[in-house]
Amino acid sequence: MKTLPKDFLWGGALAAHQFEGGWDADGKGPSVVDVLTAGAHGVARRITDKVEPDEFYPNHEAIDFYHRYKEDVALFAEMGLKCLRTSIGWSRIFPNGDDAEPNEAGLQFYDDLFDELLKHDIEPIITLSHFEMPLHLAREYGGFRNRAVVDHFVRFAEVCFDRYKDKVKYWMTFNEINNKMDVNNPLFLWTNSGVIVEDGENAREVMYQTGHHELIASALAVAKGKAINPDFEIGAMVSHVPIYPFSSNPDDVMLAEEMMRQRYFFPDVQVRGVYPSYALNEFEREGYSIPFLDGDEEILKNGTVDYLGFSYYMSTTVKSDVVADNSGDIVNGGLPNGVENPYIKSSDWGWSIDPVGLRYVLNRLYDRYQIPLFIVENGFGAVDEIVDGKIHDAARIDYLKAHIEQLKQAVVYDGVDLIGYTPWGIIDIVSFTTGEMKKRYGMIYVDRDNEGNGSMERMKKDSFDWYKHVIETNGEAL
Ligand code: BGP
Repeated sequence: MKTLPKDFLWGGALAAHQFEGGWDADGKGPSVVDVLTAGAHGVARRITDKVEPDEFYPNHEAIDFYHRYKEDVALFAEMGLKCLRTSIGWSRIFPNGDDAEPNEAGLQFYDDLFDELLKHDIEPIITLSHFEMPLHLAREYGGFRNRAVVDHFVRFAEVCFDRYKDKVKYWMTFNEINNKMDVNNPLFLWTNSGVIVEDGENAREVMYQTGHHELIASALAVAKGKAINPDFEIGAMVSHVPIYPFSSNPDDVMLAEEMMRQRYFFPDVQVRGVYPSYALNEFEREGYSIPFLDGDEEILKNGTVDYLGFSYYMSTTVKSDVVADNSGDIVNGGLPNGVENPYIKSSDWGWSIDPVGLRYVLNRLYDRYQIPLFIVENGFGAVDEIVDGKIHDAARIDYLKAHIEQLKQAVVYDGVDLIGYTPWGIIDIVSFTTGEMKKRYGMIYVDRDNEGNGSMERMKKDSFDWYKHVIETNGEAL
């Protein structure tokens, strides 16, 4: 019976700003996420101008990994992780983004972290920009509106590639570069690109202009990385939420097809090295001015990625005769024609639970791009209760088990080339969209609440030993 490859990379996924804390430690500068207030379920996070003294910023201390990393890495090792995905905090390395020299204390932190991981045979999988642009680049340069920020990102990438060339093999340029296609939610353009749409601007045009600079930055970084170490595997990273047609009504089918372009646009360019015709036609039809410079086509062609990393949490559904609100309500996945899918349930935060959808997108993405894929985020955010000193997170185990069963089908039955699987939030961390600790993903509990109270003590949930056994058996025992 065919099984997953013996070198399948079982791991866990995190992001610097959501768990490190130490937001201003040892020379680190503020990033665009350090000025995001706490939100809550249904209450959006606010983007503040600067760090307001009377505001609570959940990412400032997060779960204090910055000071506790040896303890946590030991727990990851006990779980048997083969790899750990996390990001390098851009403003820990370049506090303002345009500093003459990098911050040595920041570089040393990641040297120490990677050494600790490698000591336990855990391979670092590194995202360069996971919503952590230095605030100065956003405020003073206008973020990726400004082509000068391309050069600052590429310099950051080069410093990291060169410093860690013997410790890190797998890299990704931008986390969920395609989030900003949902222009209804200002959080995405701000955290992706350090950009806020001004009154009177066309949000979609601003998104594409910004996106062009990021695509150039990604392609230049890939070329630089491969020059530093040809063995690097450098990937794109996108949020991939499939959009199903509500019915076999051809109008529903075509609407879903057309809306999937918002999921495919960025990876189309990063994998193929050219802009797709549906986008070029939109630019012409809508009169968007995209800041192409001479030589950009060449840059994109020479900077295509080696693999496609993606996050998968849920699926969404659209119906052609529904003109829904543009509230960005997560129930309809933030889609204007979004409707509930009557065949699947949802989490407490309204994220649909669709394991078969994972097998579906693995096939769609592999057929489209024919390069290795990497599931670098998948998980179940839920409220966890401590009962008699234990945390029986059965719903999380059920969610992960069902999704692993489907990824195994995609590999073993459908022939998809899948590098690995790193469930999101392997330890409880700050939720990105809501700023909450209450929305827990981890297999390790952290005693900290939405208001920042708690001992920070770590505690294994039932899912800790369950996942440890999954890894030991290479996915055979679920
Ligand atoms: C993705 C981000 C992650 C993570 C995840 C879960 O968009 O790449 O940073 O946060 O979403 O979302 P949340 O934390 O809001 O539940």
